[in-house]
Amino acid sequence: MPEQLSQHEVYLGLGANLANPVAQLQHAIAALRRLPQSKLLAVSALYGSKPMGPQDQPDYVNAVAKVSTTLAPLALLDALQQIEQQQGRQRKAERWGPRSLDLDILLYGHHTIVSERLTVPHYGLTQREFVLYPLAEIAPQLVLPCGTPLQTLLSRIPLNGLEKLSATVCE
Ligand code: A4P
Ligand code: MG
Repeated sequence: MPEQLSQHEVYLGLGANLANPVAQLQHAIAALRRLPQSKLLAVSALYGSKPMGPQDQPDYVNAVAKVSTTLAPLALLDALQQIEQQQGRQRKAERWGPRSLDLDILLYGHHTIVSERLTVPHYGLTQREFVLYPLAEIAPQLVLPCGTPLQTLLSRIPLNGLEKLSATVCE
């Protein structure tokens, strides 16, 4: 695990498809501005996306945020899960089922982390249009810890109905 007090650039994936998803993401972004030991550096537009997984659920709203933090990875995960709980997240048994708010750690600097509670880079990062396109909006030149440029991944992943929404991230 990386050292606790050094500064790390972290990319977070935000997703919601229940209980007014646009407002969920706007509130989550406001909460990210208040994260301890951290500074919110950038936020993508909000994107509408088709559900990955079970299709009998509403479309999602997704976004990606960039944060600079001295929080250690598990402390960051705890803080993100607290935000999910505050916004009414209920964990259900169904895989990839609907949710009021999901916050994923996509990248934590260039670190690779494999532990019981945390896998970074996030396992779905390279295959999900609703992660890759918002990420490219705020970090077009990004290169993943494995050495693959983000642009190479993007060229392989179709939009699959992904669309930028006119709603802004401001509350
Ligand atoms: N965990 C491990 N690694 C991480 C990480 N990098 N970031 C652990 C965050 N958490 C991580 O997560 C389950 C456990 O994963 C956590 O307790 C943490 O210790 P969860 O949020 O409770 O469950 P989940 O999100 O339902 O599971 P999973 O498999 O991570 O689902 P995904 O991959 O997040 O997918 N369709 C669209 N269009 N847009 C979406 O955003 N999201 C999902 C959920 C399904 N379909 C979607 C979308
Ligand atoms: Mg999650």
